[in-house]
Amino acid sequence: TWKKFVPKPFETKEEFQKIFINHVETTLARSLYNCDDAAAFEATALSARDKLISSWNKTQQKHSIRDPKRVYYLSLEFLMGRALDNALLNTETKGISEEGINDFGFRMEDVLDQEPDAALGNGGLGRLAACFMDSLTSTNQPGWGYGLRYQYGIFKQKIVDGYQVEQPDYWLTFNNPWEIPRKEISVDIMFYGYVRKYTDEVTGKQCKTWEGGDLIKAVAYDFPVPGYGTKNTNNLRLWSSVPTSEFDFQKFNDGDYESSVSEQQKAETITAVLYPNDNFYSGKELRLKQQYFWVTASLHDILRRFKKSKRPWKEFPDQVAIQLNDTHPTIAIVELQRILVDLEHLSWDEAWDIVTKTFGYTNHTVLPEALEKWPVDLFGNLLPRHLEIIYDINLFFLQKVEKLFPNDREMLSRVSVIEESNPRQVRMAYLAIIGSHKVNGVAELHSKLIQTSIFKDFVKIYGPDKFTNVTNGITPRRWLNQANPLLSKLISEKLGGYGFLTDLDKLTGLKKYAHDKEFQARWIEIKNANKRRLADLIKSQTGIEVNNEALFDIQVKRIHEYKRQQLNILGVVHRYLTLKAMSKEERSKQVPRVVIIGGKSAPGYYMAKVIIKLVTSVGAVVNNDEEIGDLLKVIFIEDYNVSKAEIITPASDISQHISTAGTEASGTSNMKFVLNGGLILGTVDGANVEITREIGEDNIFLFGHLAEDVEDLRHKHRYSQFEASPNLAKVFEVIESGMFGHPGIFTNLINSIRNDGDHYLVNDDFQSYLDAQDLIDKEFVDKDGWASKSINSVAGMGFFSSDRAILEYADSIWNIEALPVEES
Ligand code: 26M
Repeated sequence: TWKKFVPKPFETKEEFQKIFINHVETTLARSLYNCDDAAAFEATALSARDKLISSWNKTQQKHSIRDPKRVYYLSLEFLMGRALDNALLNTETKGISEEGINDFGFRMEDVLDQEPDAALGNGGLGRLAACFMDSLTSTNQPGWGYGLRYQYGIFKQKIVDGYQVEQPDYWLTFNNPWEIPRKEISVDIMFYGYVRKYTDEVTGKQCKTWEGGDLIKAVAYDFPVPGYGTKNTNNLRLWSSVPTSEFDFQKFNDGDYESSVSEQQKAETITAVLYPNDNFYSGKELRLKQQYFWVTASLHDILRRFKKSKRPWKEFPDQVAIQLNDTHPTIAIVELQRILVDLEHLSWDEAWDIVTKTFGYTNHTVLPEALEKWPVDLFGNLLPRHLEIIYDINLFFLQKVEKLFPNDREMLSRVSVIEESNPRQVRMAYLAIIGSHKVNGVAELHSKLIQTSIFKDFVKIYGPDKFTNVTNGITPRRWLNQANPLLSKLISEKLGGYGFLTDLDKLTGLKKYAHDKEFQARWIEIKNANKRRLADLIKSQTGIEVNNEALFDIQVKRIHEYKRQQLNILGVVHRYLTLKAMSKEERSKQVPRVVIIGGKSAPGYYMAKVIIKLVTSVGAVVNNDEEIGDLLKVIFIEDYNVSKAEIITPASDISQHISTAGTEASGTSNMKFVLNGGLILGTVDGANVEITREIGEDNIFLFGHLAEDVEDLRHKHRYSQFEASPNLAKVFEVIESGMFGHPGIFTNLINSIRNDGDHYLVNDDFQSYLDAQDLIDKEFVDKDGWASKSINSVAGMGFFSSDRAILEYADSIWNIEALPVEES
């Protein structure tokens, strides 16, 4: 009966067509005869939007009246991808709207293809935030997302001459039907300025105030977030920077009108562009401006909403939970303390109690190069009062540590928020821990690692209860139903409906079909259809035809040395050499492979760019070797993004998640691939560990050293001669012989392994990797056996729904409850 509560933008095909035509003729001021795919997209999106907004309104109204505790998810990245297909599927209106536009001569596929990705994120962290928004709504949680409305999303990647070239992603060229500008909701935000001391006339207390800085205005844009099978629609509020309305009258009067205007225009640069680094910190002032701008606008909004309730301040943490997606929003801790002390005149301790009860901090990485640290001078110049408050937070914290660990000066310097380096730096992760009531990692292994390595002193100080784990998840709506409609339909037939999309544990019901021959055949046919869909994409992008019978072996994710795409491609070279050395007879018995690699390198990440060049160079040789033919193809997919992931993910036989053990916090594409019936080749790292536990170790190909061995191996490398694994030595030899172009291009990459300590243990894991690949070749021949592994794996994936993750956060960190909006 829940079905009758599902909001529908339109109930029938005819109703849809009426709304659609109305939008074409009035909103777009066109006629149906002058309506191309782009206009059809816009009109379809606007039709879906109309009713979404009415359920959005109802949800917000209900929240206003009932005033439940809400969670605010602060993320500098929301990698949403496209919205139309998701909106139609979530409101179960894809069928009728498709029929509706077919009548007008459009194909749904082409119409959906018109939408640019909302690519306001780099990779895992940003896509996690997007999945969490979907799950917050689908589980009826009162929760909002807050972020920035970048005008340029993650750059578009072109491959030119085998190298990555970046192009700007201006995604707002055409009207964006999903955003609702709220020009009336704006916040003035200050930068620079100075701190003034004064005595409060009433209380006689010494107070401080921050003033005299530059003002910039934040304007809100709202993005409705539909849920699946619910009338709830949540809100994602993204801020955009605009000049403040006050003119710089001094300059204006001096006749310097133009420079006054150009000063104002600089305001707009704050939200112009997403920083394209993934797992790498760079201390640019503009980045800190973005952080403060976003955090302050969001807090202002949250406080305004709280103040409407007229509750006393001490009830703030009963009404508000704020989750920090990594350290990027950490200044929110300082800003809230500043507001409560400087502006609301609470005592320091009262304020600090409220602050620490409000915030939770999620860590997403242990890589030292990714940890945020701001030079004290840069920080104090931009945010002078905040730096003072940080000093005070640190002072009181260190006094507490001193009491717990008397005379341990080493401890004090290790945990101080201020790193006494040259220049001195603010350690944002430590500030985030001190200002939060819970700190979580994103997979069991990762959460254990942060507690025993980078944050171990803090576990001693606060005790273990402050630290916890919430394993990541993915939304089955986008990553199963939308990306793989065929598989979703087959599963629904066996499980009696689509209930698994909101209760993913139901997938266990597939176990009993794992050895059912007829079911296996349909399962395999769907995988083949999805492989053909990817083959079409490859053909259209690269001109290369790949063999559908081949094993599709896929690694798509940001390019990073720790993710070890270099291990993958060096393994491919080994495979090529092995095939070349075979007799024709022997070769004919080999399993053909299509190796597919995709991902963006940060624009300034030299080694990652060399890795891309090696992949494309190996492809150029292997793909044109007639002797090898279909036995091996090496494809680099240009401009990997969310929309392409939706086509790529369902098409893997094997996908690779092969980070050096202990370096990948969780990984989430591993979950997407397995949920779509692909098997995994992986290291014992991140969520691979839990995936193994859930699906069974017979269904995953694990290799390589364990996290606990890594430190010792790195230590050994420093003091002993490099000994190449024999197969790797041969691979280096042919690269250096010029087989894949001028060897000088690859010298630094090879040296990083051979002469520079092999930090990512490529050599140590090489043979183990090749052995795992051999095993895969052997097992792939047994089609039924492979299918039953695949079915059993999918059956075990219930745990990795982002609904489960959100419910864990709601229960154990946010203390919030679902509030469904029923039919009124
Ligand atoms: C920092 C400073 C300046 C500019 C950019 C950054 C920055 C941006 C993104 C740093 C890290 C960023 O993302 C880290 C990330 O994506 N981590 C991934 O998070 C996923 C979700 O939890 C995990 O699954 C991945 O394992 C983890 O690498």
